[in-house]
Order: sequence, then structure tokens, then C-alpha cells
Amino acid sequence: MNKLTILEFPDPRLRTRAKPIEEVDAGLRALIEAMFETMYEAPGIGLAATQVDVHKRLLVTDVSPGRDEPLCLINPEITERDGVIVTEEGCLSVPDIFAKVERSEHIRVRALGGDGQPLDMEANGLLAVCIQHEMDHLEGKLFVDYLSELKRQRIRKQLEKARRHQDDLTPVLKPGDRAPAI
Ligand code: GNR
Ligand code: NI
Repeated sequence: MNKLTILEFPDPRLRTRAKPIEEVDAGLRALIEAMFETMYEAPGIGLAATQVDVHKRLLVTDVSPGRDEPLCLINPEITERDGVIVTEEGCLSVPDIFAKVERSEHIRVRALGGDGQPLDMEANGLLAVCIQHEMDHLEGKLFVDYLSELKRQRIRKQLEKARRHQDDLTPVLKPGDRAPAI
């Protein structure tokens, strides 16, 4: 499988609530592989299945500086939380927008790993933030939902403008295309 397309705010599909995964089969493993590729190439520190229009409870992360500590969580649940941490968050589905968000600083997570085996882990700091951000995606929630309606409106406008500009710069003919015969 190849790089997947990431949905962008305000795409209504980002509001879908993901369904539990019943079995970890070859198809799911291929999806996990494609999600890692997509996350590393973006680049991002996390990716939820919701963002690639797959509405299953699955997320991938890697918050390590060396980009060599992949973590896949299937049907994740937070069983304990403690402390508060405020982080400047970004999101691949809300490109080039950053805002401070309050999350739990320490969490305990129960899930299945990418191999389908049960897993019980603790996460702190950036990993905890990232897991909570990804789990919000699985509920159809985005970090901009924690901001005021006014700020969200501004972000919507800013993204619309950026997309209009991008359209202006998209060549009508891509390299290798043939010119129309007129
Ligand atoms: O790449 C990402 N960076 C990030 C920074 C702070 C808090 C959360 C994140 S997750 C984000 C990738 C993404 O959009 N995951 O859903
Ligand atoms: Ni995100």
C-alpha cells in the first residue's frame, strides 16, 4: 500500500466516530503499515485512522527524535490519568495552525498492539499528549474544538485562503503531460 490522503478540516468525515476493531488480520496490518508510511512522510508524530478516512479505532505514533520508536494502538482506552500539561499542538488535518491545548500529563492506556496482543502501558509528556490527540480523532474531535468559535472561524478562513492560493499555483499542465491540441 502507498501513502494515504489525509483529510483536512473542515471535512465532515473528520467528525465520524470510529468503530472498534474486531480482528487483526492481514488487511489491517497493511493499513497500519500504510499509516506509518504516511505519518513519517508527512512528517508527523501521530496519525489516527479517521484522518485517512478509515473509521476504525486505530492510531499510530512515534514521538522519538530518531523516528525509530513506532507505536500502534488498536481499540485504545485510557484507564488512568493524572496531572495537566499544556502543549502547543498542531495537526496534519489542520495544516500550519498551532494552538495551546490542555491535556492529562500522565496516562495509562489499555489497547491491543500492532501484533494484536493486549498491551497495558503508561505514557507521559509528549507521548501522552499525542495519544490523547489521536484518541480525540477517533471520537471525531479536533484540537481546534478546544478553541473559541471565533478562533475556529478564523482558522477555517485562513485554510480556505491557503487552499485558494495553492490552486493558483497548481500548473494546468504537469511535467510529462501533453499540451492540448488547440
Ligand atoms: O504531528 C503532530 N504533531 C503534534 C504536536 C503536538 C500535539 C499533537 C500532535 S499530533 C500531530 C499529527 C496529527 O495530526 N495527528 O493526529
Ligand atoms: Ni491530528
